[in-house]
Amino acid sequence: MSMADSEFEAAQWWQTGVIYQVYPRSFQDTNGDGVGDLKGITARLDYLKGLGVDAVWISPIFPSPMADFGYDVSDYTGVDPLFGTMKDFDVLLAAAHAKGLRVILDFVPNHTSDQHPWFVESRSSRTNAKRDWYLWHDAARAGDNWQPAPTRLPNNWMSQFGGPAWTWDEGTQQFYLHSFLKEQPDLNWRNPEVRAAMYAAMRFWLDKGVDGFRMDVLWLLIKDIYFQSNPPNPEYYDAQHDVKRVLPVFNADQPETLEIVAEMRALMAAYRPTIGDKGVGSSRVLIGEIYLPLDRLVRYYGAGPQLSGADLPFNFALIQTRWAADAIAEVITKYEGLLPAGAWPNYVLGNHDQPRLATRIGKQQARAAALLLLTLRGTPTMYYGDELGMVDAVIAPDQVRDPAEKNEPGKGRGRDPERSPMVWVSAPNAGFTMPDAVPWLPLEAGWETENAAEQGGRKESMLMLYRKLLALRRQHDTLHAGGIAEVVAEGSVLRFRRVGLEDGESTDFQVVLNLGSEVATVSCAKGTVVLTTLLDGAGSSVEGTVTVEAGEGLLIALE
Ligand code: ISL
Ligand code: CA
Repeated sequence: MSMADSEFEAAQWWQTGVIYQVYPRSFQDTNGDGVGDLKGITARLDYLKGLGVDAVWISPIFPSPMADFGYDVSDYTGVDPLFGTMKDFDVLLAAAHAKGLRVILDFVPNHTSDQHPWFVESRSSRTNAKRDWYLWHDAARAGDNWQPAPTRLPNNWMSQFGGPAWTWDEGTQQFYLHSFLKEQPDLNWRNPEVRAAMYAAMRFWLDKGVDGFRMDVLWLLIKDIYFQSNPPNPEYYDAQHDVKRVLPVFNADQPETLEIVAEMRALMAAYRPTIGDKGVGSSRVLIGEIYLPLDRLVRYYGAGPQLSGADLPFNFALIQTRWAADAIAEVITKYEGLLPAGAWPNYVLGNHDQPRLATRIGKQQARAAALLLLTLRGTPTMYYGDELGMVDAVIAPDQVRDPAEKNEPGKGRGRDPERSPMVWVSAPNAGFTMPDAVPWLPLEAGWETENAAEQGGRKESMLMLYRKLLALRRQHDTLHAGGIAEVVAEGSVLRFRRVGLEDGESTDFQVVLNLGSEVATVSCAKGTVVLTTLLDGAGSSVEGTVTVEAGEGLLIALE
């Protein structure tokens, strides 16, 4: 056994594997109500297995009034009837595990629904035992110009979805804090009872055998104890979202947050793997949704030789960076340089909050993006439909569902376009739901001719590219566990090397990506093309130079 092989044995599934995000409302409907459900996911597990991913992260499935489509939880240990029953979940989990697929749940620790019994109690009186479970605050003191209390906000913190982060409660004459909708009151994570309740809910799902959590807005859990106002953002301009008016100095990324992440990590470390018995290190994965600059982000891995923090603090840099070779080379180099010892990198290319990849960078570049994501060092996270090159759906004004869009109409865009139903077949409703049902969001344009079934039968389709890439990544230790070197931008071309040992032989790969709009020729060491993103030139030898079309990428096995 080679060194790389033995390292591979020790590595966790969430390091060598690939994560696939399912937005459950939009994946597969089985009862004709136009909304995807758990039975639908179970029915599509073979598709995911065939695609070649390792884990499915499912956006929230818990009981919820759906003010923010599940990110407003009213019961952390149940399943919303819209998605099915607890039995349906158990069936899904068992079926996934039987196929060797892991299941990651989306946990929402920062806020509950305003309909959660905890909040109902909390707002019932100032002396209620759960009053302190949320963040209540008196109105600011009246100044010289007397104003009524409900208008005297405690500070200038803004909701991520527009407007102030405070809502006045008539009944108890105080404000409560909500970083998102007023239907999503923020919990008080300084209260030990809150922590205990949330940890109990985590244990409930871990005991059932879920393979990990993606923790929603992990960097927002703790707020300044004095509720100090944020400094104004000098770069704010009117077209921007309200939340950008101030800099998030006092209501985000507070040092105590890292203690909580460490507690979550410790809780999860006690659990054994659900499949296989490679019980080293953390077998249940803790992922953090964290929108922070890279230097702040990497702190969420935690400190010390055992890294006490999140296994994968989501790295959104590829989404936030200009799509250009120099910018991306810089991101990779910077990120790799910032990673603490022992930390495992990860990259995300799309999710339910961001415009679709193929819409952001175009269908042609989306092929290069697939090669980039699946050949970088670290765990890739894919968003459902990106493997088909799905684009943002066009949402007519009367089809808007996203509360973020409704709250701040016209300011930028809502998130409905990237949440449109998965397109499965060239049949009514693309096979997402029954032919006579009405999908909760409209389908993307072009689904009739491009969908999973159609692409599965077409040799050079995007789906075939993803399948091929996922298979190559699985097959080669170097690609899923090796190192990365020589990350270089040369004009519009980004290239890097993956380095490793396979069966005792050094097995290096060269990745060459043309992120520009014109054909380019760059130098390249001697090797054999393993894959081109156009799926046309595998097997040919290269030496000296290679030519890459716009949006094309090459994977070359070096000699
Ligand atoms: O969208 C953002 C960054 O581009 C942020 O404004 C936002 O904080 C982030 O997307 C948080 O998202 C998560 O929490 C929200 C929920 O609406 C999102 O769907 C979820 O991914 C509130 O729970
Ligand atoms: Ca349904």
